Amino acid sequence: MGARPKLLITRRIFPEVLERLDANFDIVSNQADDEWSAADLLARVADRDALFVVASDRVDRALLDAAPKLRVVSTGSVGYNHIDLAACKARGIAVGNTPEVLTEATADMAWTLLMAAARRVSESERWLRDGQWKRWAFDQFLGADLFRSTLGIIGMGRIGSAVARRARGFEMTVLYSNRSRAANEAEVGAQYVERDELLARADHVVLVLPYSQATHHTIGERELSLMKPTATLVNIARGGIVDDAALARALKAGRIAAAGLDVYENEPALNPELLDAPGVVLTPHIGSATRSSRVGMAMLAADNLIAFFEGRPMPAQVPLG
Ligand code: 8YV
Repeated sequence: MGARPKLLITRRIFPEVLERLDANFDIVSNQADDEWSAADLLARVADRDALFVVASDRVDRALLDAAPKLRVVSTGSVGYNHIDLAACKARGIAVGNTPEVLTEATADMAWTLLMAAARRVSESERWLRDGQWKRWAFDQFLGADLFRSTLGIIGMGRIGSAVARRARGFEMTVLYSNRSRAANEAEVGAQYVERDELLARADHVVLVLPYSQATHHTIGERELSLMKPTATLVNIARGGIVDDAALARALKAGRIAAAGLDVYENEPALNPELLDAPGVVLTPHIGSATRSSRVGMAMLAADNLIAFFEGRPMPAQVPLG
């Protein structure tokens, strides 16, 4: 048997996944989950044939230039906007990702944020914990109805479809907008409308579209001004799809009522204006964070690597155009 391919893993991964990879690769891994500087990463990738990253690792030209032997990048995420695909293509580097295994957990999280934000769960809990609950009042923490309301979903891929299917139980009218008409719109019970119409008609808007230059600030000042003042906005997609500063201003001015956010521009740094905006529920990019989903993601990222070096098709390969 020839030398085993050299693999760098940038984050702590589950023991069962590490064990599987260990049988196939010569591994340098960050099981201590230390903060690696950009320079640390460049130094560690220099002699590697394969790279296992997550969505917060930037795979750009500088990194690829520092890794002349690299043949494959496998990301433990469905999103791949952190990877320079054109640069990978130019160097003949294959890219793998992890669709499907996280669809249902992420759709559940969209609903978690939607319900928590619409019904002011975080805000009222903070108030209660602060010892401010002295008496009950009819008009305390009035939120927005979900049952028989109108849900607008922007992005009707796998996760958007899973969000739409869940709306049946709430007897909602589901509108969606997307780059193109979704073939499954009848099956998921969603009606296609132009984005501006969706923003104007929806009581709740959920963003589930991939980030790219074309989707940067899909929701900004203008779009927020089209929404109802009682509306809820949920972003479980990617930071940068929403203009966070514009959103904080809209919440503070009462131009929309609530927002549930799992992703941010420049995360893990947060726009401080979001922290004291009313009606926001904030979570730290945990959309796919259930054990089965995260183990599934790590295992699929590992399977992509193993298949690549065995000369088989990767179970989830990103098309490089
Ligand atoms: C990941 C995600 O947990 O899959 C994605 O694209 O955003 C999340 O599911 C996160 O990005 C870590 O890689």
